[in-house]
Amino acid sequence: MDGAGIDPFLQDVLTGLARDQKSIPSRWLYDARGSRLFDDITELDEYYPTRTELTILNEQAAAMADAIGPEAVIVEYGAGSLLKVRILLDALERPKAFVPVDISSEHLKEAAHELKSAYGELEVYPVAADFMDTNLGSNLPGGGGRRAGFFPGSTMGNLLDRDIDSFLRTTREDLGEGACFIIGLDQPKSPDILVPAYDDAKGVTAEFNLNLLRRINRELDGNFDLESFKHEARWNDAVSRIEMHLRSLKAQTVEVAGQTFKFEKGETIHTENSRKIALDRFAEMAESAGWELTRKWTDENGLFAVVLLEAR
Ligand code: AVJ
Repeated sequence: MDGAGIDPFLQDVLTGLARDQKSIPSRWLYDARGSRLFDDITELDEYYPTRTELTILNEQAAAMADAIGPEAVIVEYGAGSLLKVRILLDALERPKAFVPVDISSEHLKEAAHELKSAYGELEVYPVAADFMDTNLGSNLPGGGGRRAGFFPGSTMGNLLDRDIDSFLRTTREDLGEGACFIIGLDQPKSPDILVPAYDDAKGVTAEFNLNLLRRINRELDGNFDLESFKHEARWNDAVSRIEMHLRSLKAQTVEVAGQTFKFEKGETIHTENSRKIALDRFAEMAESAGWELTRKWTDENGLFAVVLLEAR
C-alpha cells in the first residue's frame, strides 16, 4: 500500500487490463512462488544467461578486482541472494564495505547476515529500497578505495530506455567521482537460442508466467481460469527483445476486484520484456549518463557480456 491507500499491484493490474494491448509490469511476477520458479529457470538447460554470466565472473574475477583496486566499497543493486557478489569479493584486495540494495528487506537481511559472518573484516550495510529510486549519496560509507556499483543478471534488459538513463545517472551521482560500475548484459543472438530459453521444454517458464494470474486471483480477488490461458515467448526483432505474453485460448470475461475485463480469442496480456542490448548501443547510453565503457568480458560464444563502466 502506498500513501494514497491504493495497492500498487491492484492499480497496475486494473490499468494494464484496460489497455488495448493488455499488459502488466514484470515486477509483479516475483511473489514468493514466482521467485522460486525463477530460481528453477536459472537451472534449465535452455536458460543460458545465469550459468554463462557465472562462468564469466569466475574466469574474470581477478581482472575485475584488478580494475577496481584495493579497499573498495561495493554497492549491489537488486541484490537478491548475494551469490554472484561473493565471486567478486573473493577476488578483491581487502574490500572495505558492501552495500546490498534490495526491495525485499526480509530476504536481504538474512542474506546480508550470512555474508557478514563469511567475510569477517567486511562492513555490510543493507539498504531496503527499490534499486530504481535509491538516494544513497551521502549515506554511502566514506574512506577506503573506489566505489564500485555491481548490477549482474541482465536486469538492465527489463528497463525502458528512459529508466536505464535515469538509473545510470542516479548511480553516477550516488557513487561519485572516480567510481566504476560492473554490469551484466545478455546479448542479441539467434531466436533459435532465445525463444527456447524463455519457453522451455519442461514448462517451468510457462508456470512462472501463469503464476501472475494465480497471484491476481489470490491477492486481488480475481477469477482467471489458468487452463484457458497459454504462455508464449516471442522474439521482437525490431526492438531486440524477448516478450512474454499470456494468450487467451477463447473469448471470455474475467473479473478482478469487482471489475470485468473482456478477452477475444487469441488476445494476449504482455507480461515481460527482456531486451538484449548490444554493447555499442549500451556504451552510448552509458556515455550520455556520465559513464565510459572501458572493459568488456564475454564467454567464448559471445552469448553474455559483463562490462566495466568508469565515471567520466
Ligand atoms: C531476471 C529479468 C533477467 O529476463 O531473463 C527469465 C527473467 N523471465 N525467464 C530474464 C526471466 C523469463 C530474467 N531476468
